Amino acid sequence: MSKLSDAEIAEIRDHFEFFDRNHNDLLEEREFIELFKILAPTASREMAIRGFNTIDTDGNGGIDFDEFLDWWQMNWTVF
Ligand SMILES: [Ca+2]
Ligand SMILES: [Ca+2]
Repeated sequence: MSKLSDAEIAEIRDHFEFFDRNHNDLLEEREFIELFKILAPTASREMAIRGFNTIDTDGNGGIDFDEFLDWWQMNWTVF
């Protein structure tokens, strides 16, 4: 896994904040489904939910920025 520069992290942070519609610093399931629809327009809702559960590694029902960053560095390969 390559180390990200501050600029790259800032860019990823922008994406995260864009999809965090209610600005609580967590992507909830429905926010993540919106993001997933853009990344993978042909994917099913079930896939999005499975992905969400995989990325939410601490299982608190939301993807925080650390979890999002880990996923981003894996090039969205959990699916
Ligand atoms: Ca949110
Ligand atoms: Ca979480």
